[in-house]
Amino acid sequence: MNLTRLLLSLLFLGLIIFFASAVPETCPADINGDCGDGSSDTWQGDFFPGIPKIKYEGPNSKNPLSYKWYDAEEEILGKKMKDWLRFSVAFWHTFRGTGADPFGAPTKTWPWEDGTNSVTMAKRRMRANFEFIKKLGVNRWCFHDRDIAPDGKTLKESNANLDEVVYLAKQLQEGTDIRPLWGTAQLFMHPRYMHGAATSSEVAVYAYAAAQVKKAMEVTHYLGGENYVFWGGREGYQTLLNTDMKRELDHLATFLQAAVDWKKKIGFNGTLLIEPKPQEPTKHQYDWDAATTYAFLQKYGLVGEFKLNIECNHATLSGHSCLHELETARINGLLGNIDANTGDPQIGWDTDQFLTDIGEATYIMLSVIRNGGLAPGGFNFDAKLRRESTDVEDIFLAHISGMDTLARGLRNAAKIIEDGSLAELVRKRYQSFDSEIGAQIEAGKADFETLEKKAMEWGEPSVPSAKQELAEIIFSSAI
Ligand code: XUL
Ligand code: CO
Repeated sequence: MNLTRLLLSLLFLGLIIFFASAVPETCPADINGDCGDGSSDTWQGDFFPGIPKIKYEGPNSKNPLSYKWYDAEEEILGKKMKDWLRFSVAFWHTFRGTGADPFGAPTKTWPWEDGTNSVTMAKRRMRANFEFIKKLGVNRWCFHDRDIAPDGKTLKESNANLDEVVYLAKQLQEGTDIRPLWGTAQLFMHPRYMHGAATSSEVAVYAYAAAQVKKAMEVTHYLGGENYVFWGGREGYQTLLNTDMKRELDHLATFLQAAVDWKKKIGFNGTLLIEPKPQEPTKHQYDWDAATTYAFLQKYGLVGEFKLNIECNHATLSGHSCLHELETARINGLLGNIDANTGDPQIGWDTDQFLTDIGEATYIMLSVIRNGGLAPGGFNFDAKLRRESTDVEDIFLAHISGMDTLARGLRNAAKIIEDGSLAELVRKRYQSFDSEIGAQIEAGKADFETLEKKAMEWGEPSVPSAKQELAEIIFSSAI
């Protein structure tokens, strides 16, 4: 074969591959395609053809589109798995995630996308969301106002866009038990929020953010949402040279108080949640971790009005484990919801990956069981597909994997609790405080003089082992 013939055959082969890969699965990503012309929302296509309703098939199943560990109706420690886990799909990652990163263009071109950010497209996406939720067999979803409906030229227009999409979501909910686990306002993407929202130095931005939150709370309430989340995307600072920290914190507290007042005025009974996160995008965030956020709530008299939405990837970015953040929230009566994801130990960034670590899931579920569950909160998959995962099927696989991981964590945690030896080990570790003087100390009734007398009488204390390795053996034998 001469060189020209070889080049021509390679070109021909290339063209075949190009056309084969360009064939859309259901609907062309082209506004003039068969699936609608972008001006009406008449398209009723099947978004996930060929994907069945996902069912529990048990750990021996080889079918990737099945649950191996999540059996929704099965009872564990007196509660159905679906009630312990209360899974939720995050609209922004699942339907707006593009696969773009700071160095690379979007990689995902879902067949139902027509390349526009129109209200028509927003409605089509909402239909896809409901089909996905039903096929996955969950009944909750979470959203930002601006990822379900596009920004308009004015606030009024943005509100009208949101109303149109929310009205459709309400219709799609009818006859189902699908409801938002939580809604929130997206107060970080638009340039107007470059100095923050409630902490912005500009009063007009503060007012704009208030109007946006007011509306987002109203639509969450209208859809029967169970919670409302505040995530302070840009509530922080890079340097104190040009920042009045006290003023910003005071403004933030005033803003949150106004949200509490609005919640009561509209009769929204859902829980208000704050989602701690350190850095990213500002160096210092006012809601760095659970303890910082708790101190903020205490200082401004807001305890009792808010709970925390703990996100595992945020926990590790703040230098804690997820369990540490969950327990800090729990022992202070603040554990309201979990954004179920994980970071990458080698990448110091909020990679928002689906959780796949069974040990980590077991730790998480130990805390959730101690909390008696999360209701009215749940597990929101604030997690995205890897940039390289581009098949529609991958959206299912990612959720199935995240759900099975937590289901396995629940089964393991139940085993540890039922076995009782870990709890016994902890009980024994502190049993010296069950003595008369220990009880006095715990009741705040032993002063330093009394304790000095005791210390003299006892002499040098004999200190027993904490049995850390034994605790680790008990833990790992359950997973
Ligand atoms: C960002 C993050 C958000 C919030 C909702 O790190 O976690 O998606 O959960 O705004
Ligand atoms: Co989150």
